[in-house]
Amino acid sequence: METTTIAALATAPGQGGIAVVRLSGPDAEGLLGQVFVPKGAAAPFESHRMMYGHAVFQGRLIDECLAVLMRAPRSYTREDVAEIHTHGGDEAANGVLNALFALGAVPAQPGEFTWRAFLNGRIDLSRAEAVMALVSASGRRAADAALRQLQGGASAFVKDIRSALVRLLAGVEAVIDYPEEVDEAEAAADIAPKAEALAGRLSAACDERAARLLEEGMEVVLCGKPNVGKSSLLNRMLMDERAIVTEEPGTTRDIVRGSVMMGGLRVHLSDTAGIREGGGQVEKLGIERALNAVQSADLALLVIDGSRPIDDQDRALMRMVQDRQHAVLLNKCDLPGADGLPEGLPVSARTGEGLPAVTDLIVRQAGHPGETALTLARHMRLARLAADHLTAAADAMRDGAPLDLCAIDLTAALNALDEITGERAGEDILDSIFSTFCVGK
Ligand SMILES: Nc1nc2c(ncn2[C@@H]2O[C@H](COP(=O)(O)OP(=O)(O)OP(=O)(O)O)[C@@H](O)[C@H]2O)c(=O)[nH]1
Ligand SMILES: [Mg+2]
Repeated sequence: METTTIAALATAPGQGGIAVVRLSGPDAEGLLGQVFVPKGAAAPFESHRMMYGHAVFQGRLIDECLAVLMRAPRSYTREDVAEIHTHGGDEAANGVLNALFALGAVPAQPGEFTWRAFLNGRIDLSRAEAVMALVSASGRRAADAALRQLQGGASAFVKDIRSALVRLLAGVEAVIDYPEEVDEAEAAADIAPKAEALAGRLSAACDERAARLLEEGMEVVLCGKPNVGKSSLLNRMLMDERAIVTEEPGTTRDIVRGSVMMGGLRVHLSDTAGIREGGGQVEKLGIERALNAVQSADLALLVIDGSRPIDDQDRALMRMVQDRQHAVLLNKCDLPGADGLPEGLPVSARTGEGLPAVTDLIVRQAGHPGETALTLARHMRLARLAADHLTAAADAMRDGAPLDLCAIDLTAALNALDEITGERAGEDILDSIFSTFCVGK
C-alpha cells in the first residue's frame, strides 16, 4: 500500500459545468475534512454518500460544491478515495487542489490512480490499458471495444488460455519428473495437438485489422473515371462543399480528404483525380496519387456514371479493384440509367439517394471485433509471441525432441501471456504504459 495521498484534477481543464478533484490514499478522508465543510452532516463522513457543502481554506470560501468519500476497499484504487465536485472553469478546482497540496497531498503522476488500482489488484494490466483506450477513444466503436476489455473480455480470454497452458506444462513436467511411469512419446502425442489448438485460439483472437480500424479509423477511397461524380459524392457524404465540382472532366487533381463518423466508426474519405489515359503533367501526377491511394485503402469505392454505358476505362478500373476490398457505386441514378451496367449500388450525389446503403456497406466492411478479440497492439504482439512458442513446442514434440526442450517453449508462451495481464511485466513496460495516461486518471 502506498503511504502518500495523491490529488489531481480528474476532469479536463477548461470551461465546463463541473470540475472534479480526486484524492486517493490513507489521508484522503482527513484532507477532505480539512477543505470541505458539509451542510447538515458531520465527520466522520458516511462512505459512498454525496454531500453538499462548501470548500474552504484558511477561512476563505473557495466554492460551493459536492463531495463524496469512498472508503477502501470499495473505490477505484482500493484506497480511501475522495472526490470534490466544484464549479467548472479552472479557478475553483485549482483553489481546492492548491489547498490540498498545501495540506500535504502530493500531485498525482499521469495514470497514478489507475496505477494504484493495478498495484492493489483491483484491475490487471490489460484492464488498465482498457481504461486508457476508453479515455482516448475516437468514436463509439472504439469506446465499445475498450469497455469490453475493461469488463474483462481480454483478460478473461487470456486467463482461460493460461490455465489450459498450465495444465499442459504440468503434464510435461510429470513426464520429465517420472520418466519410468509415463511414456514420453505417448505424452508428446497427446500434448502437441493441444498446444497447437491453443496457438490457434490465440492467433484467431488477434484481429489486427479490426484493431487498427478502431484506433485509426477506416480509409475509404473514391476512385473512378473523370466526371463520374466522385467529388460530388465526397461533398455529399461529408455534408460539406469540400472538393471542387465542375462539369469538366479532370477537375480534381490532388487528393481531397475529410473524416466523418459512420455507425460509431471514424471514416476517412478521400476523393481522387479521375483516372484516364493522357492529360497534362499535373493530372498525371494526380492519377498516380489516386492509384496509390487505392492500393493503401481499406475500402475502394469505384464510382461509375450510371447514366452512360460503361467503356474500357471503367472495365480496366473494375479489374484493378477486383482483388481488393471494394464496392461499385453507380452514380447519377437520378438520370435515366444506361444499359449493360455492371452490378453495383445505385446512388445519386445530386439527390442523396442510395447513400445510406453506402454507409451501411462501409460499416459492414469494417466488421465487428468479437467479444474476446484482443484489440490493443501490445496484447496482440504478445499473444502472437505466445502462439509462436506453442507452435514451436508442438513441432518439436512431433519431431521427437526431448520434452524438457518443449517445456522451455511452453514456459516462454506462459510468460508472454503473463505479460499481457501484468503478472510478469517488467518495470520498464509498466512505466511505458502508465506514462501514456493523463493526469487524474
Ligand atoms: N445528375 C447528376 N449529376 C451529377 C451527379 N453527381 C455528379 N454530377 C455532375 O457530374 C459532373 C462531374 O461531377 P464531379 O463530382 O466533379 O465528378 P468527378 O468524378 O469528381 O470528376 P473529376 O474530378 O474530373 O474526376 C458535375 O457536373 C456534377 O454536377 C449525380 O448524382 N446526378
Ligand atoms: Mg473530382
